[in-house]
Order: sequence, then structure tokens, then C-alpha cells
Amino acid sequence: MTWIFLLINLEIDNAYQNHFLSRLLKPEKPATDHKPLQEISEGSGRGGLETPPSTFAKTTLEISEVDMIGSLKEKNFMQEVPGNLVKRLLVSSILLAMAGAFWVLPSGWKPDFHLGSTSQALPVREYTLVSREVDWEVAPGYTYKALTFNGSIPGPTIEATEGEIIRVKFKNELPEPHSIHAHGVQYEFQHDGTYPHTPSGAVPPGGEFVYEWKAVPGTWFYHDHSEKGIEATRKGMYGAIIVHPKNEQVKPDRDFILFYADLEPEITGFTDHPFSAFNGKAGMGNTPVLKSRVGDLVRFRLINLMDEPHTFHIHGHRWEYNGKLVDTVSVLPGETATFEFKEDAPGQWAYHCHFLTHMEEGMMGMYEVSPK
Ligand SMILES: [Cu+2]
Repeated sequence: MTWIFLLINLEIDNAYQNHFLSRLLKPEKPATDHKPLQEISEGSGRGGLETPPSTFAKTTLEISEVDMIGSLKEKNFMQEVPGNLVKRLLVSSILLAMAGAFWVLPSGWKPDFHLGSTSQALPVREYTLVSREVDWEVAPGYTYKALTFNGSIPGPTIEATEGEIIRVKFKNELPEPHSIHAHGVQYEFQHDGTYPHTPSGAVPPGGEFVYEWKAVPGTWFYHDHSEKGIEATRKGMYGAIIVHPKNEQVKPDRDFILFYADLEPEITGFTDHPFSAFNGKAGMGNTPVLKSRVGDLVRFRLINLMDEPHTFHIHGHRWEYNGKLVDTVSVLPGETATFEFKEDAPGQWAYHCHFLTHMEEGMMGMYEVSPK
């Protein structure tokens, strides 16, 4: 570094020194024309992951120069300096200081991708999610090009306990930018995964991004929120985030997660058949077959991040939900519904959305309860 700047110093030696010193003695522009350095660097830090380092470096250098000229002028220092050697030494020091600003500030400034010092002390749950296109059979004989996390619909379930740190390494193996946006959990803005507001919302093909979230209890989900995220979400890029309360009193014997999916012809290419699916599969026997025993504590977690409102009904059952006894709950787009009951009814029961059209399109499944 030192050699580089000594060389620069030699190159610009006489001609520039004279010009530079004359500017030191008589600044051509008042420093007030520029924003303070602090303001510039904070602005770049916040908005600014989009600012390429080279632009930021240039801005810093320019502002440093003005600031230094301004402060030296105030002290009226140069008027007392005798002799050419002292002038050279002074200019060398100033250039080295500028070099420091040029070199240290941009490289020393890094976005904080961690949740602060506490993240070191908390248990960390690590997951790797890879975006992939796969041939997905939504119903027998109907296979479309699905976009997925790790090749399945839904993607892997991310599970943690309240207060833990969830660290998700996302690798994008698709030919376009994609991202992961999480619901419910807590995170800093850089980890929002939303296009175009943060780089975490546009992980380039072949690229990686490590998302960090703090676990907040509940039934949540993640999905692609990149520029093409709506289409990718419809095609299958989503998964559940389950966060258990720290002092969970009762653990269920069965914990079922069902995602609604509206698979319209423009998504699948099946112009003769729209599909309504649970976990990417349509039609009784093809959708998940859920199993429990009499006496089990059974929990259902329903997740709807599609376009249509849906409901959930189980034959032969009822449970308490929001202070009411019900046998059907509604789940609007973006919502989840979680409920549980003690199983007391052996049989092969149907579960389904109660929108009749959705039932026709395949949003039905089997819930098998065996005797104790
Ligand atoms: Cu429905």
C-alpha cells in the first residue's frame, strides 16, 4: 500500500503539488457544497448495498479531500510552512491520509448480516435450501415443471424453538434470480429477501445468500419473493417454519402441516384441468394420507399463500378454535390456522377445503384414525 501511494505521490509530484497547495491556500469551492462524510457513508450503508464499492470509494475520496481542505484552511496552517521538503512531506501525509480513507472506509464498511452479539450466544439451527426445477406429478398423468426448494413441495420444514437463531443458506441453482422471504420470524432488513429492496431479494443464478432469522413462536412459512417470486411461489417455492414455544406444556402426538395450492392452467400448462391441491398433490389418495390413533393429541397447521381463500373441514370431528366449537375453519391468503384436538373417533375420514369448486379440482384427502 505504502509503495503504491509513494509512487502516486511521485507521479503527481510537482505539477499537482503546486495546484494542490494553491487550493489549500485558496480553496476553489467552499466545503459546504458537500454533504458531511458521515452522512454520505451512513446513506450508502443503508440503501446501499446497491451502491457498488467503486462508486462509494470515489465519493469518500472526494468528500475527504474537501473536508481536509476545509479544516486546514481554518487553521491557516500552510502559510507558516517554509521550504519545499516540508511541503512534500506534508503533501505525502495528506495523500496517505486520503489513501487511508479510500482504502479503509469502503473495505471496513460491511453490512451487518447478523442479529447482533446475542446471536453468538443463542443456539443456531442451520438449514440449506437449494432452488431446483423438478418434474412434479400433481395428479396421475399430470406432470408439470415445478420450481421447488430441495426438490419437494412443500420445501423442507424449518423447525426451531423460540429465541433460537435460524440460519438458512440459500443456493440458487435456477437460471434466474430467486430469494427466500420468511413470515413471522424476526430479522434485520437485509434479510427480508424481497425484490428489489435488498440484495437478499435477488440471489443470482449460481449465487448464495445466508439468511438469519430469530425464532418467534408460531406456524409460519417462507417463499420466494424475488422479481419472479409470485410465479415461482405458485409453482412450488415455499415451505413451513415451525417455531415451538420455549416452555411448550404439551407436545402433540401428530403434527400435520398442509399447504393449499391453486394450480391454474397458466402455472401447470394443463389447459384442460385446473388443480386445487394439498402439499402440491390433488385428488383423494394422492394428497397426503394422514394417520393417527384414538387418544392421540392431533395438531393441524394449515397454510395458505395462494390467491384464493380456503377452508378446512374434517368429517366426524370438531374442535375449539378462537373460543368457538367448529368443524371448519377458514384460511385467507397469507394466513395460517393451527388447532388441535384429542382424537376419539376411529375411521377413515375425509378432510377437504369446503369450497365446492376446490373439492372438484382435487382439494380432498384421507384422515385415517385407528382404534387405540
Ligand atoms: Cu379451497
